[in-house]
Amino acid sequence: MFIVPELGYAYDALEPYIDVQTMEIHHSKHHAAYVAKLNEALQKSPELVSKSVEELLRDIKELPETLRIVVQNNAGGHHNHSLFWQTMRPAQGIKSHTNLTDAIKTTFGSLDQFKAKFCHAALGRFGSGWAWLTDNNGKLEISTTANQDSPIMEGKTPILGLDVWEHAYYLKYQNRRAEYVEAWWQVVNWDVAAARLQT
Ligand code: MN3
Repeated sequence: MFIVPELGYAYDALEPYIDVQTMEIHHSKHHAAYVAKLNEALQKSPELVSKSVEELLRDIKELPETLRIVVQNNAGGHHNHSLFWQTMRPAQGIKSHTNLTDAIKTTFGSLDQFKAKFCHAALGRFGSGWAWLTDNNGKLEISTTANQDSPIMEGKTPILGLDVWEHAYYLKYQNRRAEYVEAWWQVVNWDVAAARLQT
């Protein structure tokens, strides 16, 4: 049985960039619902319960048709949100220097150019989905996915992911997705993201 992981910080810890009410609903209701639906779906398929969420996503195309969409949506929702919580932290006002920021500068020219390109991708994702920085066989890439689809389904390792579903920002930012994306940089946990690049 999968469980909703602890945040590791309080619901109000990302204020004022991400508000306490959004954090509480997002974690305790939205994420919890993905986990509950994933567990429910897997109960009918005992051969799958020993698999990790990463394995479920990596091998998604091998699942029977009747299970595939529900697992894709809810395993994706579980993995995407777990990563999202881990790669945020209370704003520190410090620009971290890590192996990841070095790799970003090599690939995208500068951290600012990377942020601009990532923001452009996040704003260009129509409807609900995610914007990603991924490691695609050693190459850093910016991409987006629809709904709760995971880059793992495409063989990529997600390094940073930004939830651009309206439930992630609407209470505070309403239709102003660009302001939300801009604010999010303040709470990115670069150290955790950098550790993901090494693995
Ligand atoms: Mn969400």
